[in-house]
Amino acid sequence: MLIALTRAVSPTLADCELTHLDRTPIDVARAIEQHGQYEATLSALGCTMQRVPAAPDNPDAVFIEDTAVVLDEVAVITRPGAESRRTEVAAVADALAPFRALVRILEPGTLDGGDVMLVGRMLYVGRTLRSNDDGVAQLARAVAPHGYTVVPVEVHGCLHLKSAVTALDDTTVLCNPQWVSPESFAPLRTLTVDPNEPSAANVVRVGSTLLAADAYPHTNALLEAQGYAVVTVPADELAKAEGAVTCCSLLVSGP
Ligand code: CIR
Repeated sequence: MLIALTRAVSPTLADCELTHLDRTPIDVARAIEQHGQYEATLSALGCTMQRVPAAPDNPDAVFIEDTAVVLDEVAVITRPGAESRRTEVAAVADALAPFRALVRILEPGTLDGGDVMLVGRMLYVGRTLRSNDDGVAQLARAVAPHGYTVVPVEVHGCLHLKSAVTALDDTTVLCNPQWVSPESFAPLRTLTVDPNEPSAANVVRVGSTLLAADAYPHTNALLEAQGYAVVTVPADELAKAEGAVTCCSLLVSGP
């Protein structure tokens, strides 16, 4: 069983944090519609959907991925790098408590879940404006007893590590080499995004299917040519808030 935690798009989404994007008008109704399609797609792929109570005063609450790192053995509740997002974590911790033992990242550590990529027993962690050395060290201490190795990775030009790279399976990653060095992931096999689709590296792995944004047809075709099953969703309105497809869920594997 795979549970997908999601959280409603807040009416305040237009007040979201932005780092590498200029602020452009966001049609919240359209973002809600796209988020609904995203949830319906996860459900169609076999996920059991569970919504964390809405947080209308947190503009970025829909990007639930940043609030926790969920492993089979433990869930690490983050301390998001953006101060405006720190009040998002309490309700997510409550939702995860029935499923996992919880460990928390504490001040002065900061960590965003979008910076953490799991491949096998390796956790690659982006060193970004959102995740600091203390946060990465706390994560490493929390997961070491469970046999995970944390590998810090330099990221340049994008918000999170997973803006630049995501895992397609346990041996392959998809990355934008402008934002992260493919060598960081050796000996994993590396596929690269179409050069005209810099944000296309962010895909959600659901079983053997990849959920990707429909804005990146060339990269998605490349994935299909490599034998991956790809389903696409519209996500361009959420992308105006600097969010991508992984950001909108936390996947929790069950018994
Ligand atoms: C933020 O800047 O925190 C939000 N506007 C976007 C977060 C996207 N999350 C992610 O990539 N994991």
